[in-house]
This record gives sequence, structure tokens and C-alpha cells, in this order.
Amino acid sequence: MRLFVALSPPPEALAEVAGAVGARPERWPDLRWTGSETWHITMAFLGEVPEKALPELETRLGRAAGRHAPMTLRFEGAGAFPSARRARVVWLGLAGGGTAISRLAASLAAGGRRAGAAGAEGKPFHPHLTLARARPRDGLDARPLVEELKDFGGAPWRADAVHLMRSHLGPKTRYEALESWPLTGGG
Ligand code: 2AM
Repeated sequence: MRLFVALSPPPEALAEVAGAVGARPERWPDLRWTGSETWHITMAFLGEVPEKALPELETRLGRAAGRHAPMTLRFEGAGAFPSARRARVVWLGLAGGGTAISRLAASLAAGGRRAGAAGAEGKPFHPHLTLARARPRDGLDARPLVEELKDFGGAPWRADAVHLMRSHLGPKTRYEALESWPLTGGG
């Protein structure tokens, strides 16, 4: 099964994001816009994981979550991977986590690796919420869109748990939360 670990922003924070996106999907029909019901922050991409690895994976992810404290985050800024000029993914950024969010991500990825989930090694962690993906593989010039979104700043929200998510790929990708663990460390 295809798995990743994510933060789930609260509904109020996602409502602000929806407000910031507004009617842009209609103006940018060449992008595949993500549905607000799928919005999340990927903390660790685990990739294909055999079902038999699940118990150990869950133990290790729970242990990692228990070593980290809750964080106050806010959505801020926007950008695109690999660049706004040839965007394949258009995203909103996250602020407020300092180094704590990267340390949590590294801990979760390490837990995944120890349980045998190869994940996406070597990719630097860049917390973001994916708003849209380009259809063509060579990307799309999204500079005006990124320019419009980059001044967005949302209200602070508390990230106090991580969730193990399963991707059900298809014409309409769906994510299923398999397990959640609170962030109970002292920071
Ligand atoms: P994205 O939001 O930047 O597209 C579920 O697919 C989540 O895992 C998405 O948030 C996606 O990131 C991320 N993801 C998918 N494939 C990935 C990969 N090869 N490396 C890192 N993250 C990936």
C-alpha cells in the first residue's frame, strides 16, 4: 500500500486556504486543483509499503511522534516546484515551525526507513500544502498565480498530531487516515 505521514490542519485553517484560492481554479483550468478534502501537509513520504511491515511501522512512527512537541504553524507564502516558470506543483508555504517541523519530519522518515519503507530519500523537506498540479510533465508557467498567492498569510493553528495516510490513487485520488499519534514530547 502507498503510504505517507501527514499533518492535518484544522478546518478553520483550511477554510482560510479555500478563501485564498477563491475562484482561481476556474481561471487556471490547465492545472489539476486538489480538492479541499484532500488537503494535508506531507511530513514523510513512505511509498509502497508491504502490509506485513505495518505493525513495526506504526510502532516506530508512534515512538517518533512521542519525542516531539506540538507546534504552532501558519500558512504563509506560495511557490511552485520545481519553479514558478515551469511549475509542476503549486503550493502554499508554512511558517512558524522553525527547525522543529524539519526535525519531526526527519524523525518520522527515519522511523519509516527502520521499518523498511524506502520513501523518497535525498529529497530536502519543504513543508507545503499542494494546491494544484500541472498536467503536462514539462510544467506550466504559473508565475502570475504564484505572484497573486505569495502574500497570503493565515492565522496560527496548532499541529498536535501526525497521521499515517494511505493513498488510493485513481481518477480522483483519495486519502485514508489509518492511524494517528499525538505529539507528546517536551520539545
Ligand atoms: P505533493 O503534495 O508535493 O504532491 C501523497 O501523495 C503525498 O505524498 C503528497 O502530498 C505528495 O506530495 C507526497 N508525495 C508523493 N510522491 C512523492 C515523492 N516521490 N516524494 C515525496 N513526496 C511525495
